[in-house]
Amino acid sequence: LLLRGELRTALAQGQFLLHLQPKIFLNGGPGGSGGPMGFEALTRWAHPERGMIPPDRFIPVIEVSDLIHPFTLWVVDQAVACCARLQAVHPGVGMAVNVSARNLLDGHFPGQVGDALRRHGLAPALLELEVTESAIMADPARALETLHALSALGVRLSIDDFGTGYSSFAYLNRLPVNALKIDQSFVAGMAADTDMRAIVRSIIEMSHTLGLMVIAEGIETQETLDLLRGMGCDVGQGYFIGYPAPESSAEDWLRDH
Ligand code: G
Ligand code: G
Ligand code: NA
Repeated sequence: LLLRGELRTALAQGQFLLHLQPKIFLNGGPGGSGGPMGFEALTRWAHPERGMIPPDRFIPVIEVSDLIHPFTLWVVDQAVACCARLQAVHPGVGMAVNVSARNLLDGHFPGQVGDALRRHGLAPALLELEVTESAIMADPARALETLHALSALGVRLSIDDFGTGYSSFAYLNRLPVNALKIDQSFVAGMAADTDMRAIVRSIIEMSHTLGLMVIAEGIETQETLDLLRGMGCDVGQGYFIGYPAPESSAEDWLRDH
């Protein structure tokens, strides 16, 4: 049982840490195909007694409390600082952070993201914020306002877990987003299931028609990577490319790519 008080202490005492999972360009990109695009920051809780706790155990608890505000600001601050450091290893490398539904209802959030970018001297376009369709649908009018304010900063926005929600392409077209992340369940099923493959192909085609970049997550095999590359998918992420790992490993990965 996770107590809210314990999470508050964890934040105050610095018990959270970020692991970074790499993303590569599958088609084109500044350094050509295969080059690093950036990382997704995934939070872990290094609990003093219980060891490393994965995010699906504590994020849902944080999300229903007011802690979500200072928590996400901490993640953004750490991720932006880290991305600024990584520029020395690979100029232009980006960083993505997961944002929760309640962050999109907070009018202060865009200004605070802007402060973090200025504090660490990071170009806004190198920060990507991942939001789910359901986070937007919780209160579409207010979420849209926040997304527009974030977009005006120059931050990149992507729709996470795309395909699992209810949003139509017609609706997506009205959002100020730059990219779609195709949900892992579609990507995992691609190699064996021709229907799944057809779904992924049409998501990629429709996204490109709307001028959106497509990121495939959950790539676990060379075969899946090759299929996605052949379909024109822009960016790939998954265990086949790299596991989430600490910043020092991310630096090593960048030097090797
Ligand atoms: O790292 P892992 O694949 O176990 O992450 C599980 C889930 O937790 C993913 O859906 C991921 O988006 C989410 N998650 C990880 N870190 C964060 C975070 O800092 N903030 C939010 N809101 N979600 C996160
Ligand atoms: O979209 P979301 O933020 O939920 O996705 C991140 C989650 O997916 C994290 O828990 C991460 O560890 C996990 N993940 C990343 N790559 C892969 C993969 O190739 N296969 C599987 N099964 N999970 C992955
Ligand atoms: Na994500």
